[in-house]
Amino acid sequence: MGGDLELDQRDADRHQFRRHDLKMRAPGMHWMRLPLFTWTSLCTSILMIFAMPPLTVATLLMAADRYLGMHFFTNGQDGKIMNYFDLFKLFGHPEVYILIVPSFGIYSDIMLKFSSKQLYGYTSLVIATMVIAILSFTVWLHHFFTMGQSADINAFFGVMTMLIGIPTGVKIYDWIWTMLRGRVRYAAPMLFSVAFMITFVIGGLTGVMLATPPLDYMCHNTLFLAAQFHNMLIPGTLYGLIAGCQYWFPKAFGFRLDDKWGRISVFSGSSASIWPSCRFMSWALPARRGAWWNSIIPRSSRDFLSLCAAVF
Ligand SMILES: [Cu+2]
Repeated sequence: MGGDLELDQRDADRHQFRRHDLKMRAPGMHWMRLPLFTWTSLCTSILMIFAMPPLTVATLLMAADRYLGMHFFTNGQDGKIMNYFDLFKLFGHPEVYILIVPSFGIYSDIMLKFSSKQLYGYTSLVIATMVIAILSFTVWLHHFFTMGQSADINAFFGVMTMLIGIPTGVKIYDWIWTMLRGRVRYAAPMLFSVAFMITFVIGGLTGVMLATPPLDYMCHNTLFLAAQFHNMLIPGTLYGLIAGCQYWFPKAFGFRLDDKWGRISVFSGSSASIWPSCRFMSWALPARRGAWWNSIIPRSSRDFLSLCAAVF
C-alpha cells in the first residue's frame, strides 16, 4: 500500500515538472535559455513516462505467476524466465538515467556559476541529454550478455551501449571547457562536481570496456563490474544531490552551509568509498563472495570502510 502511494506521488511529481516546463515558463524564457537543470528535469520526466510501464507489466505478470498460478516466467511451462529480465531491464536501464540525468543538470548549473563563465556548448548539452534519454531504451540487454542470446544480439546491444559514451563524453568535454580559462572557485558544490567528473570518467571508460560482450563474459559477476557501476552511479547521483543541496541551500533557508566542512566531506567521502572500489576494480575478484574478502582485508578496516561509506 505504501509503495502504491509512493508511486502515485512520483507520478504526480513528474506531471507537475512537465507542466511547469512546457506551459508555465516566464515571459521571454525561450526553450534555449532554460537552465540546464530544468532541461534535465524535463528529460527525466519523459524517461519516467516511458520507463515505468514495463516495470508495471513485469510486476503484474509476476503477481499473476505467484498468486494465480500462471506461468509467464516459468521455463518449460510455455513461459520464459528471460521475459522477466527483459521487461525488468527495459525499465532498469532507463532507470539509471532517471537517477543520473537530474544530477547532470545540477552539475551544469554549478559549473557555470563557480567558473564565472557562460556554459560552454549549451546546445550540445541539451542535445546530448535528449540523445542519452533515447539511447537509454536501446541498451538494456547489456545486463545479461552471458544469458545465452545469439552473438548478433549481444553485438547489437554492445554497440548501442558504446554509443551512449558519445553524448556522455560531449557533456564531460563541455564541462571541462566551461572551467577552462574561467575564474574557478572551488567551493564545496564545485569540488563535488569535479570529484564527480574524475570518478565518472573512470566509470565511463570501464563501462565502455564492459560493453564489449567477450570482455563482459570474463568480468561477469566480478567486482570489476560492481566497482564500475558504483563509480558511475554514486558520483553521478549522490554527489549531484549533495552538491545541489549545498548550492541551493541559501535560496531555501537564507543562510549558507559551512563551506569548510563541505569541502572536507568531498575528500573523506570520495576517498573512503570510491578509491578502494577503484582498487578492487583492477583485481576483478568475484562479487558477492565472502572468502577472498575475509582473507585480504582485516575485519577492523573492513568495518571502517563500510562505516565511511555509510557516513559520507
Ligand atoms: Cu544498463
